[in-house]
Formats: sequence, structure tokens, C-alpha cells
Amino acid sequence: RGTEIPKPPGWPIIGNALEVSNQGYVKRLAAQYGSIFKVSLGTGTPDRIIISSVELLNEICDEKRFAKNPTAGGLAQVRNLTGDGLFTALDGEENWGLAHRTLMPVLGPVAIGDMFDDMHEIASQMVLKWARQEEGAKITATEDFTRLTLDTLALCTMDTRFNSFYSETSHAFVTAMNSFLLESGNRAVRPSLVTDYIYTKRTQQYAKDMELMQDIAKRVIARRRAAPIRKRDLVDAMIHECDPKTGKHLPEDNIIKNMITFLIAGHETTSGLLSFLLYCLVTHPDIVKKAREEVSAVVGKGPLSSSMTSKLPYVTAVIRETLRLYPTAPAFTVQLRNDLAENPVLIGKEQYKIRKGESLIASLSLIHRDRAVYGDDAETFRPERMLDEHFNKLPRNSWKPFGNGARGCIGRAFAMQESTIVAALLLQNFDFELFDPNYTLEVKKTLTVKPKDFNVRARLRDGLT
Ligand code: MNH
Repeated sequence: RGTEIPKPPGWPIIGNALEVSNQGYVKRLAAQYGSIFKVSLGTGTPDRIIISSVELLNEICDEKRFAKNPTAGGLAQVRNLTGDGLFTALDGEENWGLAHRTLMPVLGPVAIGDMFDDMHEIASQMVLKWARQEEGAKITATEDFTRLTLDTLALCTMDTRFNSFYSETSHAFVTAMNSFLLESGNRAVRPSLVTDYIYTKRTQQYAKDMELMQDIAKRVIARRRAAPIRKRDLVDAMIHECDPKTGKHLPEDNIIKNMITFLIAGHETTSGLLSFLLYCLVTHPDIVKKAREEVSAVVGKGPLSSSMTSKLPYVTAVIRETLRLYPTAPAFTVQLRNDLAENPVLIGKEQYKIRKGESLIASLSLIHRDRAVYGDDAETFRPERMLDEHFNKLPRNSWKPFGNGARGCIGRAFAMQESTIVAALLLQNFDFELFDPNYTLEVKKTLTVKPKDFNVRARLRDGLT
């Protein structure tokens, strides 16, 4: 019963490892083998199944049968640092429930609304920096968005200022994080013997990077313990609140793991989103015109205020459409639930066989371009399709940039508000063009994706600032 999943031929011992270490292998193999295929990373490693259609994604979003599996691929390596923190916790791990219940209220809609002023302040720092640059000068958009999202996350959730806009170089946390994430990705597709015995220098650097991030987190916690400010933010909740269900406090090591989790998960993806958003805008003047009309009508020339962010449906649609074409967390991974009696489970019209222990990777960048749902213009940037009246009618599970269910993104409202503020301010204040008119988009992948070498020029509009 059931159909076996297509699998490209591989080599003895190493399986398809050579192919898989090349960028873009998912797209290439999906074009050849279809919306589900498996690859082997060599003897002793369970096969990876990659899916790229809404029909199959819809099946694996069923939390009764499937659960997040952070023990495969890059995430397994990130666990070296963040362990049972929210993002990398195993399904059902105790501290996940504890942290989830403790932190949901401080990232809910009311709390996010209260963060408006801090978000606006950091966004204004970036606007001023760009406004004070000589007209036509090169703006390294992705780097500045990383400054913005890191500083915003640190200020809003940890009451800490990284002051990244006052430094020419990246913050030490970002440098260590990038080096750590890159190596985590590499370790995931490299035999562990090579990592442990041949690449010893890299392994030492890996340990150093982790230590640096831990030190930064520890310092923030120490400061907050020494001088409690009772700002009801993430750090405050982790230190002082207890879980409403069990009455327990988070253990100290888990607080550190979660702080690092938020510093990483809370800035990298949003920075990528803003970069792709600006790329989509500079390459679509007609869409800039419409979005700007909306911003002019709602915000005008005056300051942006908190209540306006929910009154910009077209800007919201632009953000959603950017996340459809360029989901900056480009994949998530699940496996069959451990407590499931039935094995194998069959999925899809073709009744593909899924066995326990196999990981299923949802390739969002391909799924979000599924023509069965998005039609023949699935590759086109067209925000109209993401206006509420259409968005709310999309088939289930066809737009999943924030992941699925209980393990979906806890920072979704945070990210949406932050990007709405930035998009509105940029549209209000600047005209943009590509720095290099011949720029062609190349996507750079670590664990998240960003446009490679994306730079713009900005011209201040009507002396607004
Ligand atoms: Mn976020 C989980 C995407 C912004 C904190 N996030 C996820 C997942 C996706 C995701 C996808 C699920 C991953 C998986 O199933 O393995 N997140 C995004 C995107 C943006 C984003 C595309 C911005 C755009 N995330 C943010 C922000 C924060 C944050 C901002 C913090 C304020 N995300 C998290 C955390 C988790 C998560 C924490 C883990 C949640 C859990 O498993 O309980």
C-alpha cells in the first residue's frame, strides 16, 4: 500500500551529499523529481524528504500527525547554542511549554502596541542617517536593516541599546552570529568526522562565537537583576514571572538560551524581509505609487502614530507579498509524531509513504509559488492578491512564512508592526533607485535568506525630514 517517494540516484556511503551541499539543490531537484522527493546524506543519517506543493504542505501542517523536528539539518546545529530555548526545543520538551506560556503575553497585540514608540525611534535613526547622506550615495540597505532590526529587538524586548547606527562595523553579536550560523549550516551537510578531526580551527572559532553571544546575554540579565526597572518586557517576564500553568520559573540557563534565541530569531528574518521589500519596491514603481498614495492619505507629512499602522492595508499587502515570494525563513521541518500508532502514514493524492524518523522539509520558497494556488502569475510580485479580501480566502496553509501551529512564530505581530513602520517611513520620506541599475537579484542563503549585495540610492522627498 502507498507510493514510494522519488529519490535521485546517489553514491555509496555519501548518498546525495555532494548534490545537497550545492546552493539551489532543492529547486533543481524539485524541477526534476516533482513536489516530493528524498535525498540521502549518507549511511547512518536518516533520509530527508523535501516537499514543494501546497497540497502536501497542508498534510504536514496537521499537528495531530506531524510535529516540529529540530534534530535535523541546520537547526540541530543551532541547538548547540540555543538548546531548549523556544526555537530549537524538541516537541514536548518541558521548558518549551514553560517559556511559551510565560512569553506569549509580552508578545501579544497589546504589548506590541506599547512598543510602538521604541520601534519608531530606531526606525527614525535609520531615516535620519539616510537623509543625511549625500544624494545618490550608496546605501548598503541590508546592513542598515540589520542594524535596525537588531537594535529594535534589543530595545523593545531587553531594554538594551546596541546603538548600531553609531558604528561603521557590525555589532560584535552580529559578527559572531553570522559566523556561527554559517558554520552551523556547513556542519549540517558535512560528515561529523571531518568537523571533529580535520576542521579543528573552525570548531574552535565556533566555540568562541557561542561564548561571545552567551556573554552578551549574561550581561543583560545581570544588569536587569541588579536594577529591576519593571518595564514589562521579555527579560522582565523571564526573570520575574512564573508559568501560569505550573507556577514554575524559567531556569537561568534557559533564560540565557532564550535571550540568544530572540536576538537571533528576532532580527535576522525581519532584516531579510525589509531588504527584499525594498528590492521589490525599487523594481516596481507602479506599486510604490499606490503604496505612497495610501501613506499620504493616512500619515500625510506629519509624524506616524501608533493607530495608523493598522490603517495601511496596501502596505500590509506589500509586506505579505514580499514574504510570499521571499520567505526569509525559507523552510521548516517536521516529522511523524512519536506517539502515533500508525506507521507508515500516507500523504497526498499519491499516498506517499512517510516513516517514523524521517524528516520532512517544507520548502516555502517553492510552495509559495505553487501555480495550483497562485495561478500562472505566481512568480509575479502583485500585492493586490494579498489584500484582506483575497488573503482571507486563500486555501488553508498556502501562505506560511511564519511557520505552523503551536511552533509557529511567536514574534509575528512584532515583525509585522516593525516592518509596517519602516515601510511607511521609507515611502513617506524617500524616492529610491537601484545603486547599480544592472543589479540582478541573487539570493544569499545562510539559515535565512537575504538579497546579495543589494544597495540603493535615496533622494529625500519634498524636504520632509
Ligand atoms: Mn520568527 C519561529 C519566521 C520574526 C521569534 N519564525 C518562527 C518560525 C518561522 C519564523 C518560519 C517557525 C520555524 C520552525 O517551524 O522551525 N520569524 C519568521 C519571519 C520573521 C520572524 C519570516 C520576520 C519577518 N521571529 C520573528 C521575530 C521574533 C521571532 C521578530 C522575536 C521577536 N520565531 C521566533 C521564535 C520562534 C520563531 C522565538 C520559535 C517559536 C516556537 O517554536 O515556540
